[in-house]
Amino acid sequence: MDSVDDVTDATAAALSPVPEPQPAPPATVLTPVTPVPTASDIEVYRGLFQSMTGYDGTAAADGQVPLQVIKNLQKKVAQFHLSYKFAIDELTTKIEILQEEFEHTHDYSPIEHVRTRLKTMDSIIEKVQRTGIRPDVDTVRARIRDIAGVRITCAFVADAYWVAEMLTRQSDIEVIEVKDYIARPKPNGYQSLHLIVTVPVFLSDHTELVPVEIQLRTIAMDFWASLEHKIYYKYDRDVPAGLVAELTEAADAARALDAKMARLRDQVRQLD
Ligand code: 0O2
Repeated sequence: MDSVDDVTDATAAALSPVPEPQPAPPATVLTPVTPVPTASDIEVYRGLFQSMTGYDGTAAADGQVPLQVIKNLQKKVAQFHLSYKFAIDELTTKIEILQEEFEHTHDYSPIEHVRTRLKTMDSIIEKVQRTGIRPDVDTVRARIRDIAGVRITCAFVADAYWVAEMLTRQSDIEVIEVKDYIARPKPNGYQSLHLIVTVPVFLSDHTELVPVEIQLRTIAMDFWASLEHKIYYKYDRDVPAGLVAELTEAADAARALDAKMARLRDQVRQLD
């Protein structure tokens, strides 16, 4: 609450004559928010730019990139993402079919939520730098296999494996890699079942086998992972030790909750 003095000051100010307009203070010089790219940033951008457009910047006498090349780049980036988007669409349809089938024929669905994401160009470039792969579009396609991502959240651990099995036994899905962070959690406590699969995308004149990363996890694992992800980026990947220890403890609690829920479900089933 305001003190009596504050009220008095405010009243005096309100009653005093309108002050003469003062000259504006000198403009503050703002520092640019966009970081200046490092040499390696420029190499990655240049490599991807050249491999996407076929344009060799060194050929330009004045160092200017023709407008047509820039327009072409926009188109190439959109095309680059398109097959990944189609692969996500195909997988999403498969998952929706399973969900709908379960709704109609069973009284329970193992799938709680589905989320999809396409890696942005910035995030692809960050991964090219982090992994040190060659910055050209063919290498990126071959080596970065999580450009298309689908995350499936299930109520129970057994459901995550069950859904993985239902998807991977479909004849057009090929499993390229399995990382089972549920059976072997990461040191920080992260748990999820990761699959890299390929999905055939039937285009007008050819078929592409597009890699997609599928992450399957329980609600408890998802809750933990989304908080940890936020903290990780908030601290720019350098999370204080105390917080890391607390997160690991929280991961143990999430694991214990999953185990308890599974036991409860078994008990309820025995009553049927
Ligand atoms: P985003 O924004 O979710 O896409 P790498 O992709 O290089 O980190 P790798 O071996 O290719 O590693 O893949 P891995 O280990 O299968 O993990 C890839 C994805 O799993 C990450 O993608 C995260 O989504 C998730 N993940 C892995 N480890 C952790 C973790 O410790 N905490 C959380 N919260 N998520 C994790 P991105 O591209 O890093 O992020």
